[in-house]
Amino acid sequence: MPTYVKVCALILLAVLVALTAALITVLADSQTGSIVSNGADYSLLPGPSAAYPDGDPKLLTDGAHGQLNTGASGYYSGGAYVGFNSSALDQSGEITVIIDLGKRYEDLCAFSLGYLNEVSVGVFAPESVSFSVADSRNGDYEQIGVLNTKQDVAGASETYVSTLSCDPVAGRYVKVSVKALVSYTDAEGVIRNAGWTFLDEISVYSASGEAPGGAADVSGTSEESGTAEQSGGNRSPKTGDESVSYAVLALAAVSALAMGVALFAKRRRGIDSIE
Ligand SMILES: [Ca+2]
Repeated sequence: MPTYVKVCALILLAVLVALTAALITVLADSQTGSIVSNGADYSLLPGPSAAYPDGDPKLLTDGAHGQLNTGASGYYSGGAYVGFNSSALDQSGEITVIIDLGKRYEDLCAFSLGYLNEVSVGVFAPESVSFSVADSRNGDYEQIGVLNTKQDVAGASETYVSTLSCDPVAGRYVKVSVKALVSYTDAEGVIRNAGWTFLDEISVYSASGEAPGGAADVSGTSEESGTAEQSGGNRSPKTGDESVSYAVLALAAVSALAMGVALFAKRRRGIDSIE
């Protein structure tokens, strides 16, 4: 194979690798953007149980998720969760978190809640979570959507992250309304009280925002997701179609370039043989 063909092939390979890397980045960004809530201050109503209090820095925006302890004590005892006892909640079972992002963002595009389902020790995943945004703490909150966070009350211990994606929405304050599972019906049909709700992280994503504290560690968690449309909100879900179109165009351009090089090589070979 002539040297110039090898060089062209190497260049093409490099272009393909770069394009693939760019495509992966674009697709990842199109789904969630950057976390802008790390280190953000928030209020909790009601406050957590004295036995499983919030930390310093605050646990729900420290970027860390609960991990399974290597001992026999499971997830709940690792100190990564803020715990709420159902006896401290009113009948609605609602826990309200209001996060101050520190400034108004124009393109909030996803919201997530991390929570635990460790039924063996009386910790139950919440029933649902609703995300709303506003420009001022006591302003009119626009509801973005609601996610069903129910998990199997007889299931194995697992920690979860549920994410709601939406078209960009503006705001500085994010209200997260968690509806705890106050009671449930067991396999024998007996209604039982659900003891605890454990939360470990809330993340707010901006399509273009810089992440002030780096990306969250979500290793070891189960990912669940939804869109504002699926969950009854009034915003249409993000599909990433635009990114895919760019990727198709880029791949088409590379293919055309490759065909051009191949044709050029073929012609040169023809010329070489005539010579
Ligand atoms: Ca955390």
